[in-house]
Amino acid sequence: MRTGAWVALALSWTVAVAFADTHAPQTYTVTIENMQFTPKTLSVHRRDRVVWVNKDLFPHTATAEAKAFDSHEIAAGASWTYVAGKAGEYAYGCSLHPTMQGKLLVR
Ligand SMILES: [Cu+2]
Repeated sequence: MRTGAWVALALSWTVAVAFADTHAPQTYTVTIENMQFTPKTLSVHRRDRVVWVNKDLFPHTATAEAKAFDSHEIAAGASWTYVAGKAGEYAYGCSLHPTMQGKLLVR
């Protein structure tokens, strides 16, 4: 093989490794049903999408402490998408029903 071909091969391998190392954004779903968030604790990476789907017959919210994120009211049958930003632990709840609690971990 000529030098040029070796360089091209080495370059393509380097690029492949670089891409494999990059976390491709994922989409996760939190179901809201029977006044509960499921899963109750969700761990994601930055730039992942989290979709809260309200399967109850009345509105809920997904509101983080200190309003790090806030869906406002998610109507019955509707959903709300959030793209995870800063890494951290975010306890959140429904501002309409204080017993509803969840946690989002962003790595
Ligand atoms: Cu609620």
